[in-house]
Amino acid sequence: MTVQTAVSKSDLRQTVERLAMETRVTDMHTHLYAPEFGELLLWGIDELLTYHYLISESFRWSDEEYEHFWSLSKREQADLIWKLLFIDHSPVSEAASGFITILQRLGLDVSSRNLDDYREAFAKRSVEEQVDAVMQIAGIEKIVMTNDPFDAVERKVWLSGSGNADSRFYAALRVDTLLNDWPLAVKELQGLGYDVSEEWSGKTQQETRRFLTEWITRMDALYLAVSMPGDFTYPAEDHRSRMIDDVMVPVCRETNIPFALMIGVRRKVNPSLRLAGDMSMRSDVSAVEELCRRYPEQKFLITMLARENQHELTVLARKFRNLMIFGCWWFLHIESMVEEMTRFRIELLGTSMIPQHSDCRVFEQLVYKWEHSRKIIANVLAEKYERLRQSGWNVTEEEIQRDLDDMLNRNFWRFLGRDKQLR
Ligand code: RAT
Ligand code: ZN
Repeated sequence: MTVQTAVSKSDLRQTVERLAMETRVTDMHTHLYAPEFGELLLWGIDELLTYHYLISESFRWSDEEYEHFWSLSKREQADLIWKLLFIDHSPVSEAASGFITILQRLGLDVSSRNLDDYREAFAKRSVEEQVDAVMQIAGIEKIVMTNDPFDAVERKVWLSGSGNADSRFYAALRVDTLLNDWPLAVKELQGLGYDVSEEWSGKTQQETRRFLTEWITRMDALYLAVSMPGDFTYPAEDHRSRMIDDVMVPVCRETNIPFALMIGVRRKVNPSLRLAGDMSMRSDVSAVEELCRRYPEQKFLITMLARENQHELTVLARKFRNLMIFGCWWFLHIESMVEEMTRFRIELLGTSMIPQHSDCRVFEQLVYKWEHSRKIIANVLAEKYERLRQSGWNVTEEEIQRDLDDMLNRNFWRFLGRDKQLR
């Protein structure tokens, strides 16, 4: 038997920090793609600077017409954002400072502030090299994409059979259109040869189930995913409840996958900002409660966007083991919120949750989103271990590693029932 020695008092914090930085991560919700998906995989300096989080921040300093901004080339938009957010003002916001973290970790001279030099350095890399390098630097082992069969560009890749070619990338089947824009979904489904109509007939339900089952199989999708508005209620006499009860839960049960709901978006509060124009909105946690109670065999991955919902949602996870809370989503993916949420999640649930996902849209963002979060998770965890130590409970390095591996990797796979496949 190997004897595990407790980490000494002086080494404790340092050990937690080191292991938190080293633990290989499964990033369970991103908008990234494997290189096989071509133009869908966003990467490089201009994509980074035109990230929609930065676009909305930059408009706070600009009087320019929205439409004029959108008429510019990507490079011109990037130049403008660089000037407004990095030169004219200090890049202290999470998204802006994250961009600086990326430059630094990729070995660029941040002090030069020379955008042309940065562009040149990025241009020297191929997409494959960049994907390898970033995953290495960020310590990311597995990436879950967001996959929509209604997207014609993406569909082509899946139908050609190369969607799963890169074993580092996994699929999640996104079902927003089916739940949130049924008339459009009907058109899309009909276009793909499914016999559906807007009326909620038995045939339509059967065909929609067939569509989902076929695409889950084709993608080997790990879960179904949707983002919901804050006013989502369940159960209700509406299309969403019918779709969940008659189609989505039955299909998830049959294929044995979780259903992920990301709740609390108010889309396009400023339509002129396009993708950057969405807002957060308080939600009713009882919708999740009802789903978990009604379908005890069905697993639900849940994240919410409003800070006001976080504590209640975490308490709910104490009541339902088929509920896994995940990530600090979108506007909550800022240091102060990650700190607050990680702390009370650990205090209420121990390590039985998924503290973070990146939601990256541009590949290099993996570097900053994970580095910033790992530091916070380490800090909170170290504090908890220190408390234990004061009571005489000494954690070993192996136990620290186990706990971090659970939170950053294994809890997700275990919830899916696929952890046996992990090394
Ligand atoms: O975080 C984001 O980039 C948002 O625009 C959304 O994509 C959100 O994460 C979602 O998945 O709906
Ligand atoms: Zn997302």
